[in-house]
Amino acid sequence: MTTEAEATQTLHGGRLVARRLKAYGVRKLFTLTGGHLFSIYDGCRAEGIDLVDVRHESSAAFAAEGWAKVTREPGVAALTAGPGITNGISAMASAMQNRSPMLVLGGRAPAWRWGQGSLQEIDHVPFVRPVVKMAATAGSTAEIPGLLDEAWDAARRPHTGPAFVDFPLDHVFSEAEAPELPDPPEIRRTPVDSRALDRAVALLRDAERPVIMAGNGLYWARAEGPLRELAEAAGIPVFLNGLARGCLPADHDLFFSRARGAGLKGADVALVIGVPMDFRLGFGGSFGEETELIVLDGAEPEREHPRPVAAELFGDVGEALRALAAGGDAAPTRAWVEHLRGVEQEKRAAEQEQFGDDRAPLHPMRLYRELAGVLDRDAILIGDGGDFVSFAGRVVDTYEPGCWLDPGPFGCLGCGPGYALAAKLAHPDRQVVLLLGDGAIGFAGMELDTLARHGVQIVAVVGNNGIWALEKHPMEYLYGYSVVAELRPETRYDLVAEALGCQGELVRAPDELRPALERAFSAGRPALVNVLTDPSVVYPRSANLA
Ligand SMILES: Cc1ncc(C[n+]2csc(CCOP(=O)(O)OP(=O)(O)O)c2C)c(N)n1
Ligand SMILES: [Mg+2]
Repeated sequence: MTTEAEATQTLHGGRLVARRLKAYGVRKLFTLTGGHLFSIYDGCRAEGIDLVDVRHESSAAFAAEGWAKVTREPGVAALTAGPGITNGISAMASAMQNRSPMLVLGGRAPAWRWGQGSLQEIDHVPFVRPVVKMAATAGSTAEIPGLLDEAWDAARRPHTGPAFVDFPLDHVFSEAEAPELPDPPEIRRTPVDSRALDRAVALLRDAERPVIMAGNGLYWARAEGPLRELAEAAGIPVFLNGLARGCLPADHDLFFSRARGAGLKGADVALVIGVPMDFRLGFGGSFGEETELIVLDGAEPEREHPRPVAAELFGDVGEALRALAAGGDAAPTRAWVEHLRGVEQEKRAAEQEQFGDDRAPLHPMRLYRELAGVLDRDAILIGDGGDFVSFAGRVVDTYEPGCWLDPGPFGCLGCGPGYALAAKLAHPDRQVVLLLGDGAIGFAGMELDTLARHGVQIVAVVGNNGIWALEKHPMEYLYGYSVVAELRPETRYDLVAEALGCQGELVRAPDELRPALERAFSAGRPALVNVLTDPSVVYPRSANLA
């Protein structure tokens, strides 16, 4: 709240920015320095917003996305004019596809000289616009607070996502009267259409083999409570992907992961919540041909569904789930749940052999068994890599929402260090583990310096197989040979980490891993465990690129 005296104050544009951020509850600004941003820094300093500086703007923007992913509030990054913003494009595109709410503030060459070739002068808006929900330039100092409110609203309104505002140097360094603005309003969720809801209730009530398949939209709607209510009320097996992982704990009776193929193909009715039918769901083909689909999401779909749906609900996801849960006596599903439990257990039993594999260099599955032994229930795991992360995605169990972060459908390598930085800053008391392929570490490995400088004690685990495995194996399968798929074997990323101020551990054999992980978690500084893994392990991949 601003007092009347403050309301008539004259403040510089950067301070006006920071004031609004403060009113939104923003605590951290991720950035990499540039003169175009100085007045915003000055404003943040005055308003008590922490500046977290990184080594590449890509990481600043991924940190903002990561902040959103672990807090469900928008993360904020400030990127300097020109190259600062082009460096942040991948993260904005990623946030757009993940529906991660975030605000990117851009520096910008001065308006009064526009077009005359100032340093780092380029119009960002046309090339940023396709990868954000809203992109705009402040037209004057006085316009700054109102424009930021619009951007904040765009980021938080379903479908949530990134918003971008840039500030011409002259406007952001000049002064204007600070307006008295209300605190940003709560986002109102619209009720779902009652006729569609009735249809969905009827479909679910009569279903003998129902399933729920939920993704990011469930998480962003904070609807894990109502999801559980519905699953338990009607005995519906639940499958989760993306950020929805953990929205029903992995040890819940109705949670399944390994039985996904059998569950989705065998279902007579599937409730698909907050997840587009993209490549991850075989463009709709992961469900049986006869499966009737109910689609539920926070807002209208961004693209047409690849197959017909029997009922489509959009609006307040949590409220819709509660209404479905109250829908009356459901058909018994016990036999169906037991069938899937059998499939799940069989597949889990088959994994045991790989978990026990004692080869050196290690099988990635062995690594994940050892890791599971040292993780708390609310540990946050971040995956940045190829096959190394695919293995983790398959076998790591998640128990709470916001505990599994992967790049999502945009699949951008290099997102991990930014995500990890933000996750640990948001949740300093929890374990944050960053899983990195040895290819992936090349993109943003210098952020080990950032982590050390800011004392952010995450544990990075590198799956070091000396190759870009996710590309090398498929290329060999298709062509009988591979090119541009080799990395240097046994690179000492642990020594790189040491040089940058972190603790480094090298693991060559399975029995060295557990003690190395324990040392890493108690290092008192960020740590990197460089695990040599077997390049001949081929991930059993069936998904297509397109
Ligand atoms: C920015 C970016 N560049 C390239 C790719 C393509 N790509 C996907 S996975 C992968 C290999 C990753 O290798 P590594 O991190 O070593 O993991 P591994 O597969 O070896 O376990 C590549 C190059 C991508 N997804 N993102
Ligand atoms: Mg590799």
